[in-house]
Amino acid sequence: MKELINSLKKSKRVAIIAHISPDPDCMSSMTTLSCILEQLGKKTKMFIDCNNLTELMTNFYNLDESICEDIVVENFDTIVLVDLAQERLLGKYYPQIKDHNNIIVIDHHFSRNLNGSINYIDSHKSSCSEIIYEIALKLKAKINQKIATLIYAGIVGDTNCFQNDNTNENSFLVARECLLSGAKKNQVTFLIPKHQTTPEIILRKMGYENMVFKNKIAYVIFTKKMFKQAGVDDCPCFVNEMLNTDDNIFAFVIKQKEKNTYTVSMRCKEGYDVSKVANVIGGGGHIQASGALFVGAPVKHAKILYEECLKQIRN
Ligand SMILES: [Mn+2]
Repeated sequence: MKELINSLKKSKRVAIIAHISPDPDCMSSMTTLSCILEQLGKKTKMFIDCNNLTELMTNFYNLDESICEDIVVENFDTIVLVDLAQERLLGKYYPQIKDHNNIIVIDHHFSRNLNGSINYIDSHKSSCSEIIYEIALKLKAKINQKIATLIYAGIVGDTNCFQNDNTNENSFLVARECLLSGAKKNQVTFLIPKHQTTPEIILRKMGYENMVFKNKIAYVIFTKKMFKQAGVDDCPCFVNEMLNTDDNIFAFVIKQKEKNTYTVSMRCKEGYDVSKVANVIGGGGHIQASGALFVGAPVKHAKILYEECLKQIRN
């Protein structure tokens, strides 16, 4: 840590890079570190190799297209890689920076093939944002509301709202400090869980209205017209949700893909085998998650599948 802090103190122009397919933790780590270093009068520039900026990147993290620009390494005396464990996760930046003589890696991933001249790796931290918080304290940066919100978002993201196994006392401790420093937690809970869009809610409403519940079996048929009315193409998690009740044992969702083509996604609880059910109409998969594709007659196929589920329940 000491070496890392000294190196950051000496730096003047710093490039900070986060990984491809950026998640809240890497973006929080990158943006927070940038704020901290700017507070200390240093120049920073942030980079992520990406094609399109998501809503999260522009609205919450205030990032713009300049993050995907190529790196002119001569412009920076220090390059910091955050939340990065693998060379390939740097995307196009790996070949651009790999020969730079002052690369700092700050990360919380245990297994890795990416190393710099200074590596600060703490795999006991649930998120890289927690490490950045520690660095902020060491650099005597002011934890203002902006920084507190960013760090909090990173922790909420990587712990999946304090639910994943990596959540530990330090996650709560730093989250608490962030809240005490004014983190806007409502802004974060709105952004971090995979929130649904309005069209998805409309489709689910139609799904519930048309759902058949009988003998611990739930199923629904989505037509192309329903997808069009709702304004959405798919509802990938709906079948899991249908099974997420105390009593349902089998659930399946039939979706019209083309005029005469349908797919079906099927799930069942432990102790049953839905792949055998899917097999009856030529499909297959795993014991608890299977699928099939069929042509025409969705109601008839639903009935066949329903009867097959019922057979297993009765046995
Ligand atoms: Mn992370």
